[in-house]
Amino acid sequence: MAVSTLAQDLPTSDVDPFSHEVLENPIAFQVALRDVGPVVHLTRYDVYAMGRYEDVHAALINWQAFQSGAGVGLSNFRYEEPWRPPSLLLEADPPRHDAPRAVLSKILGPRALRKLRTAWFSDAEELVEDVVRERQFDAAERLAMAFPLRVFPDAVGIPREGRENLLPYGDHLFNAFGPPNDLVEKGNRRVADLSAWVNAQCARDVLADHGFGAQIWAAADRGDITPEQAPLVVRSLLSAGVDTTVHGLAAVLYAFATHPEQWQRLREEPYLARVAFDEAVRWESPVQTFFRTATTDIEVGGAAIPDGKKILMFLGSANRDPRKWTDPDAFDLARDPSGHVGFGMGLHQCVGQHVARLEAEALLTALARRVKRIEIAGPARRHHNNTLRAWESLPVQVELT
Ligand code: OVV
Repeated sequence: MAVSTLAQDLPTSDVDPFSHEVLENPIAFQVALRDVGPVVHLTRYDVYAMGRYEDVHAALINWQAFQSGAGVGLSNFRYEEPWRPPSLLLEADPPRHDAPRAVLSKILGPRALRKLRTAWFSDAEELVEDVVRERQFDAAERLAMAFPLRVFPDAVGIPREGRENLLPYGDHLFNAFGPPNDLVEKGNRRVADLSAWVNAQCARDVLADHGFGAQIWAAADRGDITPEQAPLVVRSLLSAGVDTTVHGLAAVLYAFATHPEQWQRLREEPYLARVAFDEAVRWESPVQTFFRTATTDIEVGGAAIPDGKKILMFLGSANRDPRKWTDPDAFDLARDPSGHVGFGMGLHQCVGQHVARLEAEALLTALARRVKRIEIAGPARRHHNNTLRAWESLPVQVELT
């Protein structure tokens, strides 16, 4: 790829996208990022930022130039020791990435998940019935957190003991993709204990028969992956499978609580539950950012990105780019949200997305059946994380059918 522009011609910014101010509300920062150009040099971290859909999409599908193997956080594994052994999926490139990916995508694929559908739909109905009876409750805690914790660890096949570690582990992991700021500092105090617990759950003899975890070990028996790889693939499930779905569900619940006409539409056409979830993933983008690393000198829109530099892709910004989306800030079930990059794009695109959609469909279907109106009933509070757009608290009030 030719380099046609000197790096000093690049727009620069000294804004810290991981500051509490931006994490609280990143929208204004994203507008500025997109408007200033396809690539902006963030001087504070010496990284190259992209916020437009076209450029983020192009980077995501170009794994040859934008590698994941040097880490998808700020830390560059070319020069720095990773804080945990790198993920065989997230933090790997072809060809090493491909066998673990193929194994997991079969285990988490739509066909395999059909077996879970009935049980998860009745779990959702039970949970919804218990919670909505109270009329006023915290939807972040009682639904968005409670439902994935009720179904997912059982599906993986981990024991009950210690499950309270799952969310704090994920929260720290997603913070650790960002700079070593106060959020990471706070997590560092518990990281040794949390990691030890998570790693212990990946052992074959700890995992229940027939769960996702056991199926990963069965793939090692068949020789599809090595026995050394199996525990790390299980770790990916426990790393990426809980916080992401929790915040995705919180996003769709917040969207409906603030868009009563859309809730009305879902109640009339409950088959829209899946579209609604994807629209919420586009609109809120629970995973806001990931990095890549330049494997060579790269030219993007006339800007030069030198070999070895980190590129910060703003998925949330791409998902609200008016160059791509009509009325991007509207949460609208009439829209076709497909093509959003909230699950990524290309060969790393979320391997658990069918699991997430099934959880969302189960929960939204149960709610749509039982709840006529849902509205915000107190101050909604954000949870700050270097990667995740999240809710700490979503007080709501419901009117039942
Ligand atoms: C997508 C994602 C997020 C966090 C962790 C992992 C994957 C993993 O593979 O460990």
